[in-house]
Amino acid sequence: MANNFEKALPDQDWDDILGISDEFSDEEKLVQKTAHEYSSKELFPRVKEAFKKEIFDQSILQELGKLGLIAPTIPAKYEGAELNHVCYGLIAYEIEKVDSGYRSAMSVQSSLVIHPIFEFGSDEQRKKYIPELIKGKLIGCFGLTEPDHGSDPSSMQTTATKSDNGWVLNGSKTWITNAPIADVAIVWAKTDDYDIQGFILDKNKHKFRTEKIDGKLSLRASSTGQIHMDETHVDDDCRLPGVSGLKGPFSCLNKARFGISWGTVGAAEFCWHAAREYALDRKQFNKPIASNQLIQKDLVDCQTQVTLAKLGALKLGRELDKRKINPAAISLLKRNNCLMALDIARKSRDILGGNGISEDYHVIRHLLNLETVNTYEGTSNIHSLILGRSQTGIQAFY
Ligand code: TGC
Ligand code: FAD
Repeated sequence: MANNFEKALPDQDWDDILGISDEFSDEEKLVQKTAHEYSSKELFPRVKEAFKKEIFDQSILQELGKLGLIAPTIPAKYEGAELNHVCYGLIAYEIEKVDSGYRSAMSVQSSLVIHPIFEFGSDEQRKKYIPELIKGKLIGCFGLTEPDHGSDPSSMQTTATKSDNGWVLNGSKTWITNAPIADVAIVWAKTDDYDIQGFILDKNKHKFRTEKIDGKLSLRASSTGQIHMDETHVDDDCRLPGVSGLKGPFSCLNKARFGISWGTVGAAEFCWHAAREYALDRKQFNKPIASNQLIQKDLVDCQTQVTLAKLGALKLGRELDKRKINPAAISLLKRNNCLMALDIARKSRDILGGNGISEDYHVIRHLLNLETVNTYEGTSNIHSLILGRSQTGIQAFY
């Protein structure tokens, strides 16, 4: 007698049960298809080696640039694709299905380097840097975190002292994505009157040192390092003139955190699909492990959480395209979707049993990467406090 599990066929829409893909315009679908094809054909085949050897292949940024996948919301005047936030989210989602480190490189370049130059830079700065950054011909990084000041950047020790024709910068930044390979660094520093200003450091013009951080056990396919400024002289035209105070770096973080809310859905979805496929193939006790109620419950938890997280990210993208929204809403999705993805990666790894820790199945790599994603751009605790303050009016940081 045939077992029920042999006869059954899954519903065709199991992986998009709410029909979220119907919500996308033709343009958004095309952008997603481009990002999906590039990620699966060009990124996926190199990620195992890159993660193992701790290498970031710099040509990836040029390849993304050629396809218009860097800073897609920037106007055509600066060589941008002039697309909406949902397109940016879909790009992050497709790239992070392969690896959070690759999404990191794209996010930093787009949201933390091109965005501040576009939003707060002079026209000369925009013309000089944005087109080359968008093509991936120049690589950028964003230095806010310091060795002694991570969650609390307002206490930063990097200083910018006024000189006759510009500024002198002193201090160090750490845990900076792309720093070892960057041509351009956006660094945030405190002036003598305790204001915070952003500066564009240019490898061709300014004296500063970067150092690679080796030995990460997470985000190994991303290049991370430190930036050291020791009496680094910069002219005033290297300062971002359009902003002062922490709202400068924080408004860049809004964009990048939005990208993470989508990217983590991609990583989680990869893990869930891998777990489902494995559970259908793997037999124990003479039947597929997918036929056990406990495994089905885990797969359904994955389906539910991924679906709801994706809907949340989509709603956030639509709102960002319509109006200026409360940044706490971005914290809600950054925090929730990171925790969701960590949970799903962990559940999926468990379903894969011993194979779950093998590089060949990719799930453990996602799980390790997501530990970083949950920490950078504001830890889960910090986003809880941002949301707590938004809900109660009471700040609980200090
Ligand atoms: P607070 O008093 O809250 O605010 C200071 C000023 O900033 C404004 N502001 C914002 N503006 C725009 N968007 C936001 N999200 C904003 N949040 C705050 C605020 O209105 C105020 O403006 P003004 O004009 O009144 O001066 O500042 P606080 O010092 O109390 O901040 C507290 C806290 C904890 C929320 C903040 O420090 C924080 O978010 N900490 C987390 C640090 C963080 O996220 N670091 C990320 C480093 S970059 C990174 O990780 C990149 S990883 C890249 C990758 O590889 O993908
Ligand atoms: P800490 O601030 O020391 O926090 C340690 C722990 O204490 C956390 O759990 C935190 O939630 C908790 N904590 C702190 N304060 C409170 C509080 N008031 N209440 C409750 N809990 C609290 N930074 C950049 O500027 N640019 C980059 O490109 C960049 N890339 C990164 C890449 C990687 C791979 C990593 C790991 C980090 C990167 N970062 C970058 C730094 C990242 O943003 C910081 O690590 C993060 O903001 C946390 O700071 P911290 O590591 O100093 O931790």
